[in-house]
Amino acid sequence: MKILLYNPDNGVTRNFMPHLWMFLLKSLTPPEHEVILIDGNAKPMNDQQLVQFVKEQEVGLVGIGAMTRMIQKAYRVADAVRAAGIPVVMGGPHVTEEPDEALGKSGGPRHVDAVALGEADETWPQIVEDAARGELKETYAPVDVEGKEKKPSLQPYPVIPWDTIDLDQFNLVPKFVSKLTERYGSGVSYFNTIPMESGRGCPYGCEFCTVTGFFGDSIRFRSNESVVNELLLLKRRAEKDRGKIIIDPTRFVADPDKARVFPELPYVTVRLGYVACGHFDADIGLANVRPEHRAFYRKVFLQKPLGEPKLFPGLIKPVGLMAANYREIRDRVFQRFPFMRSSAFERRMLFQRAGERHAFPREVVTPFERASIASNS
Ligand code: B12
Ligand code: SF4
Repeated sequence: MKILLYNPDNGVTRNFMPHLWMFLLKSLTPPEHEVILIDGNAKPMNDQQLVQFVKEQEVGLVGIGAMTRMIQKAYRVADAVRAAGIPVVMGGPHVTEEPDEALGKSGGPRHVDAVALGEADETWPQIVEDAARGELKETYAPVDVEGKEKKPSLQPYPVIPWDTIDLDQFNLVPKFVSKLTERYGSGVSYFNTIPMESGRGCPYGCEFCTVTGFFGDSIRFRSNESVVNELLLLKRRAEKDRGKIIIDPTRFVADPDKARVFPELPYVTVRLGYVACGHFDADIGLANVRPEHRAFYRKVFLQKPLGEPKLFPGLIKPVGLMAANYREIRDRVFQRFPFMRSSAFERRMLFQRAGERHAFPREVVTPFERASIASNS
């Protein structure tokens, strides 16, 4: 069976980032089914165009995920798809809160065949199998054998094949610009952002937010290994697409009392990011810093400001972005601050995962290697 996972646009703003749920559910779909992803923000389609697409592709199930602000559009699309005889299942924060609205049980029309309540990681394969047999149930809830609500543990976490997934529709560079930069070289012709999660849940329960109610009041984490492996997969994709690797070693947290007692602390906290630049062979090192810290980043990392510091919502001090071309300045930094050196051994111990021996062909061994704080192996 072919499945379309569709994320509607809200018709007002254009979301710059694809939604994670569709990539996640695609990875959790039993392999005998084919999954097509369409994000209305990236690929705008009206209801008729979408219905035509679904018919042409002989899609057997349409899954729609929506936040409250795009629910009207989501229901409209669902109505059009169902009118063409194709079943629709909806999930996400809005229908979890208002399943009766989607199922037409609160006085309004019915918009969906089935609703997936809450986190669908474990219910999705069942939904797909039921749809393939033509036996969709109205509601799917993540519950244990005793019928009690059950949250997925996130350990293990599915592998999203970022290295092979088709991301063309999410390219943020307009087509005519891509064509020009491809023809005349140098400029950026392809740019997209990828969402990643490291955990779910929040203990704070702010009144206006659905996260605690939806994901629970304690945080469930993925394993460090699975997060790092996903980052490395993204890195491989970036390398394949000739993308740039950008590392930001900014330290946001500092204890003024401790900083007075240990003046070397700021240097130690930024070193890890610099070692990461070495291991991942970064193109650019970034730092988003307060105006009074600019001199430090200029002195230590030879970074240059990219603009004037600004006050951003939620911050109490203005910050400004600084950057340096890592490979160009690396050796000068090592000369002036030898403790920023690291050995291949230290870098591997910090960042390399098991079975990844040859993942970094561009790893550079500098003349300073031997003088590092950890032994060479
Ligand atoms: C990252 C994020 C953003 C990012 C990027 C959005 C993106 N493309 O991913 C940005 C910053 C752009 C953003 C913007 C907004 N966001 Co936002 N965002 C999030 C955040 C933090 C993570 C989303 C995520 O990936 N979660 C992890 C995935 C795995 O969970 P999930 O999406 O819920 O999917 C699971 C289930 O819901 C279900 N599911 C979801 N869809 C479907 C579909 C089907 C068919 C099925 C079967 C199952 C299913 O299965 C998935 C796996 O379990 C959430 C909060 C949160 N922690 O979820 C808020 C959240 C989604 N955002 C929210 C809001 C309000 C907004 C804004 C409207 C804020 C604003 N006022 O501008 C804008 C809207 C932007 C737009 N144009 O659409 C609300 C939505 C609440 C609601 N009632 O709908 C949330 C829940 C946070 C909150 N405050 O409550 N957001
Ligand atoms: S806004 Fe939501 S996610 Fe953020 S702290 Fe409050 S409850 Fe937690």
